[in-house]
Amino acid sequence: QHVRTHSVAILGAPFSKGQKRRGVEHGPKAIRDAGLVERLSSLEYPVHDYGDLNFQHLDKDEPFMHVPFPRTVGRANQLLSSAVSRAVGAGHTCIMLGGDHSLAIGSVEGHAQQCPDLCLIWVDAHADINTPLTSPSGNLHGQSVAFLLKELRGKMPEIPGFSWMKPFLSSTDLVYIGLRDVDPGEYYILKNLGIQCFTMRDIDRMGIHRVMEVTLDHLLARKQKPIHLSFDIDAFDPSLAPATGTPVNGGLTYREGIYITEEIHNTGLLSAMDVVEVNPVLGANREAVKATAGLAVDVIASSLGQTREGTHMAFQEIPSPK
Ligand code: B3U
Ligand code: MN
Ligand code: MN
Repeated sequence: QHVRTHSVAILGAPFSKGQKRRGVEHGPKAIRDAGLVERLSSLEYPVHDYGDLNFQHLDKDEPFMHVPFPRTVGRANQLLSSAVSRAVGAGHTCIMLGGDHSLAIGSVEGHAQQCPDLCLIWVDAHADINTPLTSPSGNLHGQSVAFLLKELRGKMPEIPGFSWMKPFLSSTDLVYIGLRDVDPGEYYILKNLGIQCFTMRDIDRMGIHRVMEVTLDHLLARKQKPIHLSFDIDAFDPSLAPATGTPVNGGLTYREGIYITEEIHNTGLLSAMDVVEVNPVLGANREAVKATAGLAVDVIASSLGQTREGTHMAFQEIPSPK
């Protein structure tokens, strides 16, 4: 049983300009409405809800090549980065509620300011490792990882809005889980850099238990490092997480997703996490939205130590009558 030394900071990031569909900016409210704070309090964490960040939309934000809103996305991530850095610096495990996945740029960067040796676990149907030159859509939520990686430094153009940051992550400190929709340029980058990836096919072959064993061994065997978990809700099967912008069939089962987060919790090294791409506007009905947001709450609670076997909590002995 792990000692829970950490308090938790919740940081809402209502932002959607990293992609073209509206609604994902309402993700933080949907996840809070699904009972996040109550669930974390019942895990007996001191919870500090930092509320939602206030992002500006910049006028005169012309596309860079075919990349829309570069300055708006860059500025939002700069703001998020300092908020995450402050939360982690204050000793909290920082939970960032998105918003679209471009926010991971600022979230991981801010975390790295406090924990320069962090490692990154990216749970997603997509690799989000396009550069502006490989991206089919131009959308920045499909390019987040390319901004972080030192190895891609010479491959990234100077994008307006991002001069405040430099890449800092080594590709050996990154593992993907859940991939099933990878663009050709992304596939080339993943192979070229030798990044550790577990696609849905790998999960089928190896089982989620072995996938997590190899993941944690790859990241932590040489040195215990703080973990950043970036969890895109579209990693789950669309039957479980329908309210998201780019659902892809054949995703994680509920039990696989929860097993991933349980194993990460059990390392005792989770230091910050993102839960992104919950889009309440895209649910077919209220139930679809509630299911997706409730799943996000389950992922967070499980990452923070909610167990399926239960806990003894206040019990020191079996109560006797009289
Ligand atoms: N790989 C595609 C699609 C995509 C990435 N992330 C999401 N969709 N959610 C792209 O646009 O880069
Ligand atoms: Mn993503
Ligand atoms: Mn995705």
